Amino acid sequence: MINKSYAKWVVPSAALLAAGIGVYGLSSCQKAKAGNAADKPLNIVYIMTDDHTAQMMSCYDTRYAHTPNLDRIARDGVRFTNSFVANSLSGPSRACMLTGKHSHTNGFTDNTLCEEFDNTQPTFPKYLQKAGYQTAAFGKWHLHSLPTGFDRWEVVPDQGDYYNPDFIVESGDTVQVHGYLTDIITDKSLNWLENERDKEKPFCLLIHHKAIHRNWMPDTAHLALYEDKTFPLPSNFYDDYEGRPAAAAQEMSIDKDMDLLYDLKIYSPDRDSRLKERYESYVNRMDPEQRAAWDAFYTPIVEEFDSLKLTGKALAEWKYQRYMRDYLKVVKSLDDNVGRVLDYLEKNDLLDNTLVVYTSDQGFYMGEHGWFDKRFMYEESFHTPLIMRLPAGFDRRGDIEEMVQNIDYAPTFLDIAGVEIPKDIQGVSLLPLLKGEHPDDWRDALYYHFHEYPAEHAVKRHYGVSDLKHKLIHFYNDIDEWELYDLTADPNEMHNIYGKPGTEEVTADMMQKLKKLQEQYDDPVRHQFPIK
Ligand code: SGN
Ligand code: CA
Repeated sequence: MINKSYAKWVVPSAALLAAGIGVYGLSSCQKAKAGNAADKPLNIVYIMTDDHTAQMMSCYDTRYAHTPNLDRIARDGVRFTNSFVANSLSGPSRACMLTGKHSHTNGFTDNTLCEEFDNTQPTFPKYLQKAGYQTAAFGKWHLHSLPTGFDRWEVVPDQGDYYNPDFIVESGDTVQVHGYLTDIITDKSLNWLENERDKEKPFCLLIHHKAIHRNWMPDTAHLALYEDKTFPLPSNFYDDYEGRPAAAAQEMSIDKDMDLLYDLKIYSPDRDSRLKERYESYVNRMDPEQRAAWDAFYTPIVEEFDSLKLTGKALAEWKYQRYMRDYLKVVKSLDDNVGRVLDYLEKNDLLDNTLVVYTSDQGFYMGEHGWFDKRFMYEESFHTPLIMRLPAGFDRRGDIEEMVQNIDYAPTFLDIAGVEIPKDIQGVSLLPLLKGEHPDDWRDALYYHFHEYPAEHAVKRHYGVSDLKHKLIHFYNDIDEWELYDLTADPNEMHNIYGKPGTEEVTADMMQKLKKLQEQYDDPVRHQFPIK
């Protein structure tokens, strides 16, 4: 069946050709020799997940998760400890990564836009394709318009479904596939590597998962995991948001906003929830076997919950434990499937010649400030995990501490492929860092701008700057509030010191850093709130 709403977005190949992007030709692949023992152009496997935060990866944080396959990537390569996004939300983050440009420049500022991502603009897959790379993308896309710049793609509509998901295929048709989404995206990716690509050419493969997006539906095979674990509450779980009116106004609290039925699967047909129909539509996708396993697991939990009659803090903490467990079960599928990809590359002698990147579209709150979701420029969601397994000849190992941002991925991939980086790309190549260099002129501050408001979770518009020591944020639109944090003294960002005596000098310094970055990136918001 043709999905009409998507069919209209299929871009004719002539339009692609007319997109006017730089052509460097196959010969540029020959330049991709830096650190490459095999002396062949390097391949790129770019794995991205959704809402996977560094706290939930054992290579970053050993308190909660066990992710041996992700840890393999970090062990055989590097772990970025200061990796950030430019706008902590799925569609915008993806647009930043594809273009190497901030949201106001690439035009895709928020998920709720009626306008789709302008898929005629230059992106790194288009540049790589023109340079002779085979390009493919499987999984979550979330840019409203269809992928361009790929020899092969299959993407899920909007957020996608965990069970028996639909895929939009290149003809514009929608095809349902039986199984669990994380497995299926990997199957399609491995099938492309093994059976579909032109093995004479270098490749760039995007494996982009829906996992671990809300509502955290685990594979039935993993339902029993983590049930014997009780997780420690973050120290600021009961944050009162004093001195931070924008933080107080959000609607992403585990206690108040996390839905028992939809998020935590406390379902019975007569239980009320705004999101009940949505939940029913998800479980109704399951086949009888999947549904039986699901019900067999969650029904006793529902019964236990009903018998406990929890209120107040006991209820909030019970919700937190269930959230943590479901999230980690979904992580398990992800880690297993990353292992399948690494095994395939290893068995087929591709590891030495391939850069494997693992990241997420942003970080996420796991109870810090009492929250789930993301959006804020506060540390947990401003950060995003970034680990890379390096090809032969790249000897750098361990941590890279320089400040990096998701606008840097596009120029990095072009640089790795020996493709000239267009001048209008705002990110910078990470290749020097991968080679072990510490450039003196590396950026000393990062710019952030979140646009999606009014919207779900009620996080107000804000922009800001961080230099790792301090962070300055301005919340605007229906509010006009500045926040300043001393990240060394107050890493959990509980004390807004903006306007406090003694902060004049650091405030002036951070204002100048903000002004400089807004000018450098040409963000029009600076005309609305000029800094002297
Ligand atoms: C959905 C979720 C939100 C989430 C956004 C954006 N609600 O709308 O909780 O913040 O996606 O997430 S849900 O009821 O549909 O689950 S993003 O990662 O895609 O940007
Ligand atoms: Ca996301």
